[in-house]
Amino acid sequence: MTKGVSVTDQTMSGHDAGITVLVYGKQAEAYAARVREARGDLRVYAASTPSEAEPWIDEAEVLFAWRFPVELFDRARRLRWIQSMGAGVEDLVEAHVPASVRITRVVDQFGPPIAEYVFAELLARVRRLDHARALQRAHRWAPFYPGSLAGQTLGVAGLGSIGQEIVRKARAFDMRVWGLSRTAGHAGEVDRHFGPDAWVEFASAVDVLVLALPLTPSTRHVVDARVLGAMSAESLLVNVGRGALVREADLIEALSRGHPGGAILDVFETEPLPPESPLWDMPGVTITPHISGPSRTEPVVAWFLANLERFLAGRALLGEVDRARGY
Ligand code: OXD
Repeated sequence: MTKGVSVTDQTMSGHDAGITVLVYGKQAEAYAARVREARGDLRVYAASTPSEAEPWIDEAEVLFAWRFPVELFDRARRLRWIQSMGAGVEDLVEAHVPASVRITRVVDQFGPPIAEYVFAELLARVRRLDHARALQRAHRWAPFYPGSLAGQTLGVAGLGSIGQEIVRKARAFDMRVWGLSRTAGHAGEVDRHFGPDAWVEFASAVDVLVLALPLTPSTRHVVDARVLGAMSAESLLVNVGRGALVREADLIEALSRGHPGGAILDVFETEPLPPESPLWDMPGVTITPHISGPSRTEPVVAWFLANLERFLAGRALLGEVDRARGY
């Protein structure tokens, strides 16, 4: 058997429910072990690389995966359902997956950690924590006036479960909260709402612009030179959505002109961010390696198992992706 690939004992003894699940991702074995513990009746394979996945893809009916090698979909003849281990599904929506295959994503789990990331970074900036630590290291007692988030305008682009949690936490810091989204569904939760045709007006008036949007054909590169150029020299761009929401070349240019004044970036057009990217060394830019909202084994497996029950019972699935909408 290929390294990293295993089958339940029950399956090997011929006692299975006929459903074959392929678990794919860096932590596939840990996820698969939890699925097997809960559902000994399934045939569960785990793979962490394309070559480990290859022997099982013909057989898989259900795929529980993160960043699956899309070129293998051509061979996935029995596939009926893909459960993504994360929130973003742009790779699956863009891949050649037959329309009969259902795609689901995890929702409602990433808002709290991503909102914590946003406010950890914002508070560190306004309270000048780097400066305070530098003074301590130098044994210098030099009081200074920190800034405050209170009274600043936070603009949240994307008012899904992640954006809504950022809005909720912003209120605790007495910020004014504006939002931009495709539909007016959550307009009531923000002090002022903008539609997707009002990016420039929105970006020009906020102190902090947070991107919490899914990547779809209509959001790819939506933050371009025009939008960035409208941002003030004091403003900050925070991207916790997807790198390609922003035209990165335009961002580099805009930052070097000082509009916006800085950026907190957790996601990039190319990940890992290449060592030669100018972004690493630009003043006012904070780079983190896509860590704001990690998928955690227990809650993600619980989501999958709840959806599996629904799938087997022919019921509606949680987090079902509308392919035309893109998420
Ligand atoms: C996700 C992510 O989409 O981790 O879940 O970026």
